[in-house]
Amino acid sequence: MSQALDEIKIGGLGASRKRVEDSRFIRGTGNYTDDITLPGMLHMEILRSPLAHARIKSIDASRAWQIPGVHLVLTGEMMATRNLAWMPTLSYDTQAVLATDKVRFQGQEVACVIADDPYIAKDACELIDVDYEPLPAIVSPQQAVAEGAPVIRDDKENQHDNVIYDWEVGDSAGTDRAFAQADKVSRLRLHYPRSHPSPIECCGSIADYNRSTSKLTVYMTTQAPHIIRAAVALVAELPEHMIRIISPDIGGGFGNKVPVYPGYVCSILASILLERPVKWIEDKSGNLISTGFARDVYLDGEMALRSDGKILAVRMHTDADHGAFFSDAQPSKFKIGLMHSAFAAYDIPVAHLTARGTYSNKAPGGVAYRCSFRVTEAMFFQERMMQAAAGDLGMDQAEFRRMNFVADDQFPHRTPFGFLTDSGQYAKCLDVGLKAVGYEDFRRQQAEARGRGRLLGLGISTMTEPLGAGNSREYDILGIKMFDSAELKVHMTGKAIVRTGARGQGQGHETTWAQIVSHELGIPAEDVVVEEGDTDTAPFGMGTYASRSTPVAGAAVSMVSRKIRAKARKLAAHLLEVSEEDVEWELGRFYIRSAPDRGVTIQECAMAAYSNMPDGMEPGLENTAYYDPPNLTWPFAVYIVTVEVDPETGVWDVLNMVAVDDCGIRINPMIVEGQIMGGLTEAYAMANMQFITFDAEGNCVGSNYMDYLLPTAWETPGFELHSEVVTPCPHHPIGAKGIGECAAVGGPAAFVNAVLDALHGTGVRNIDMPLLPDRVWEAITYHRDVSGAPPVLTGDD
Ligand code: MCN
Ligand code: CUM
Repeated sequence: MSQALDEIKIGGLGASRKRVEDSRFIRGTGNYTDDITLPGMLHMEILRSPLAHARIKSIDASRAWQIPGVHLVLTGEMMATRNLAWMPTLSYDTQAVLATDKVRFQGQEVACVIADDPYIAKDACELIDVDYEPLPAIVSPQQAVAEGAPVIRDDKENQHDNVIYDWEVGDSAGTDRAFAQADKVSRLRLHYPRSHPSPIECCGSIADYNRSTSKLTVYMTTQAPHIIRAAVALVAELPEHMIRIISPDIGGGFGNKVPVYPGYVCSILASILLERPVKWIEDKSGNLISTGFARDVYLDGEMALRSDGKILAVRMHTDADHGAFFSDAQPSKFKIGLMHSAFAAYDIPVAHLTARGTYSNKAPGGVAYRCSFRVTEAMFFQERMMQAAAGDLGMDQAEFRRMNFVADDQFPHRTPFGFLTDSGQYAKCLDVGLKAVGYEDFRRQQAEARGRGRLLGLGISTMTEPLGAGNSREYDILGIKMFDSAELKVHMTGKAIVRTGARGQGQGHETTWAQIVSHELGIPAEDVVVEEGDTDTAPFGMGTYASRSTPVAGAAVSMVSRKIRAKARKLAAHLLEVSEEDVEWELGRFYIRSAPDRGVTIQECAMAAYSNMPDGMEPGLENTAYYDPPNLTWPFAVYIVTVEVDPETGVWDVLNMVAVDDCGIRINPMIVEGQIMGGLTEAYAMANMQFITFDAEGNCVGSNYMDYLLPTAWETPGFELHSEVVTPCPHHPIGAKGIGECAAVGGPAAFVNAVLDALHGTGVRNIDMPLLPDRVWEAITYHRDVSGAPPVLTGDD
């Protein structure tokens, strides 16, 4: 206990240390890509396609070239001469950098102008004449596979239709057998609408090629700088040691800054051609219309049930709309990400999932917005299905979940799709949530209110998320194995710097990695500086997404600290003139076992590493650790929402929301709570207001914040967070599991389930997100399901 208290004092594990990065952010002294100005820097703007699908007959840029201040106009044709008109995606597909043959989505990059300032560049873009021959647009997976559908990717030799893959996982025959024995089969079909991470900062880059040193430095908004370095080396055929990617402060990523975008590539080529720094900063509609979409899937499935409520099997099918290029950033083996993490928390003997991915005339999508590769869709379907099945059985929602949960003593547990979960206390989390929301009491109030015509509802959602890819046996991106790294240098005065291969975008890494060092070495957290994002200084790593930083890079910070401690122990033995075996460790200090008063601090050991090391010992106190996790980490959460729905207008208000998150040991409880609140806010936005849709011509509705709504503090309900359930991760060095995405993953179903619970008895089984008032009203008034994306109203409506 006293060690724990000492540790809180120095800002170690469990301390709610204030975020050190915030002191610069809230003073306005952060250093974002757009804050950087280099001598002689030029500016790039992108001309985007107004049409969703059209053949390019000609591009005439002569008028743009004539504008004073224009230095370069890049077109697909010019890119092609350097073999850069197309680039490989992270999913073994190709993506147009600048269009040559056709445009395939509205907003696609067609040309770039590089000029003295961004305004000249923008004006010049408007003088580029592109002659388009419009083609019919495809905006859904159903249209993509319809007879006679135009082939979107006619650039690909063996592509004769719009299907990207047909993929399956699980046990098809076993699932059929289980369904044959079911007392009841429950079915559900739903749509998870296309959404966008929409970080405050858009994407951008400054490429700076120096002819005299042959060095290319790129400042850019990327969550994974080392992956970008490798991509640039391979795609542009530049020597890797001459490429330096620096990811400065990032104004939110949420997955938007994982992929490689054409703007990055064009700014790099422009800088090489012009031998001057070239800056590209995307504007808001460019960001919303062309980068990093998420979701856009239809999910279909059925559950085989025994009459007592036991789940016997699950069958799932998903139709995923990937847009014009299959550019998902996800582990290579899995075509539909980790969608098959569905139902991992439930003890279900057998399951089968089929997935079909199709092209459409929409921006390339499938980045997993705040989601470990499609887990959001998986958990949404899972928890909507659980609610539907409980309803079909006439069972209590909570009881149905509880009886099917994997029990605490069943770990390690093989999920129906083959993952191995290793720890959790699912029923306990549910109990804490039910108690907090006052379950029995609410059910009574609900019945009573109903008698007076008021509609109250309660929705439950649970989630368990596979976080922390690798291990490297199973997880790779384009063949690069997934692991991560940390480097720790302890200076002679006992101050230290830690660098990792991750790259925070607001998650607080500068605060929490120091806390891990503090926990392992007893060095006060304020004496440890954290640096990430510069490929010339940080050790190789796969970056930050899929909440993998704590599970992998954070573990590496622990492991490298332990290597440092092992060396410090030798130094301590030398200083204390005893053998190493006689030396004991307590937080921040080695002492002699038989004489505990005689000891040396970690700081004294650090000084000795530079001034008084034993004969033959290599000087210095520095090391690096690469960490390949044995398994994913499996956090668990229960989210419970209560709502009141106004039957006259369809407007619904959140009365209460309770979140019980078990992410194992919390490094910084305050940061964890911040992550949960942020995720719940995004979940609320998905359920309540957000969607991007397309009209029949493929025009994107949602390319500005009038159409794509972000919740403000005004709309966002309050959240009651619970942290009393802690199941340490059995294989992580400090027992931590990831948390960054959990609430965004598990949250949406809780809201939707709550609204549908309020409509119980009307026969309404599903309303697809977002639950806009008119859709809820339609369901109440006509007693019918409301499916698909909201229709696009045109001028004629
Ligand atoms: N943490 C902790 N104890 C734990 C787990 C985590 O104290 N048991 C702390 C970590 O040390 C870290 C933070 O919580 O400071 C999040 O950790 P982790 O769960 O490891 O997630 P990552 O750092 O890998 O962050 C990625 C995750 C993802 S994938 C998205 S998307 C998302 C998210 O983080 N994007 C964000 N949260 C975000 N928060 C902000 N402010 N901005 C974004 O862009
Ligand atoms: Cu999945 S969005 Mo986050 O993984 O960067």
